[in-house]
Amino acid sequence: MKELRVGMIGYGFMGRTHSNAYKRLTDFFPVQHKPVLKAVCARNAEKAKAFAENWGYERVETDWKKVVSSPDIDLIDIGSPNDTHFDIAIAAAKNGKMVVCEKPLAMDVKQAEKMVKAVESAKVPNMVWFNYRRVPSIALAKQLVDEGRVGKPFHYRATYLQDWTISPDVPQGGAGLWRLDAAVAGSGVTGDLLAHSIDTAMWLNGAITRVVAKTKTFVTKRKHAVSGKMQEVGIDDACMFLAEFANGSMGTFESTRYARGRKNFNTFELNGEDGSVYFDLEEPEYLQYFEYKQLQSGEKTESHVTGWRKIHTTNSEHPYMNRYWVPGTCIGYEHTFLNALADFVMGIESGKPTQPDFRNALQTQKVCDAVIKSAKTLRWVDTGVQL
Ligand code: SOE
Repeated sequence: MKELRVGMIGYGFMGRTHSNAYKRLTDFFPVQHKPVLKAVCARNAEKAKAFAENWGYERVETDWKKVVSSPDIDLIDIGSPNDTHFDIAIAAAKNGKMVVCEKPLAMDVKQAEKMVKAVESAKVPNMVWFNYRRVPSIALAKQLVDEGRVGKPFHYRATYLQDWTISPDVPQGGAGLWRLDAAVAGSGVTGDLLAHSIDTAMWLNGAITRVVAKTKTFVTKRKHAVSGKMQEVGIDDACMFLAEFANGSMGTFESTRYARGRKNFNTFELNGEDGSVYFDLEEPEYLQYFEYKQLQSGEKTESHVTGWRKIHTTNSEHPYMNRYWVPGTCIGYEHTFLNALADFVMGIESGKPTQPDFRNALQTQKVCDAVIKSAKTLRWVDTGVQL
């Protein structure tokens, strides 16, 4: 076993999901690298210390520059707020560290392009944690598309809905709430939620070439948790956009944090000439599939038994599932990060880098930027995506 010495930047929700993945990797996957939790870094030393004690990190740092230049660290994991990704990734790559970064990759395309350049010129393995690709049912959808079961695509439909910011009393800024502060997050639901939907969409259905969008900010002033002052809200609370794909299909994307009752409602449907697939994260262990069969001559229609199949994605033949339990038993949200990490490590070991890497995530960033631009001009915007 070789050591994979991890320096984790950030201790929030994503710091926990990633740390869990490092700890469980070799329990479930036959890899040759064993993660060692060397250091966790955060501005708040006390909270970082509590995090380190809980998850088993060897030491605590409060300056990320120290971590990215430490000789005893191989991999930098960026789980801190979006406005920190750029500086940390560039410095880590310059120091020859592997870099794995939370989504969205950057605040905008300009930053993301420089980050791609940095990891590619340093030739360091890199990945962006678009974890939903690693939900077995979504990976199965990809397999069905690749097997030609959906056929010529016509429609892609994605929704990503939450409801946690409806109250005007929710402040913006600070730990946990930086997602509401445009200066830190870059954008609202577009970068935070639709980035996931766009990544999945382009993985399944290819490049999005142009978009037209409408965004809405329902609560226009919120107290800032750090300054204590009422401030303008700069994020998009909701965003809807239409998309054209390079393969000729069309898409609709909808996201909001104002859908009362929807906590993390992430769905998509792809309709093609030969079939359709549908996924809903509230029932993550299922992929729904409709197969259209053309009748051969002499064959009778069986329309009384046609319908959607609800595939319980828990057999060992299903993506990732041979690493876990027995058929019929499902895995959870945390395993999507574990699967992503396993793919990353296996990519290092096989020399076939896993996706999405920084270059791939840059394409999602291009769509996000085009969406925000279109929402300002209310015109179609070309994305410039290159897959
Ligand atoms: C936002 O509430 C959030 O935590 C996103 O930032 C994550 O990427 C998503 O997986 C769950 O929702």
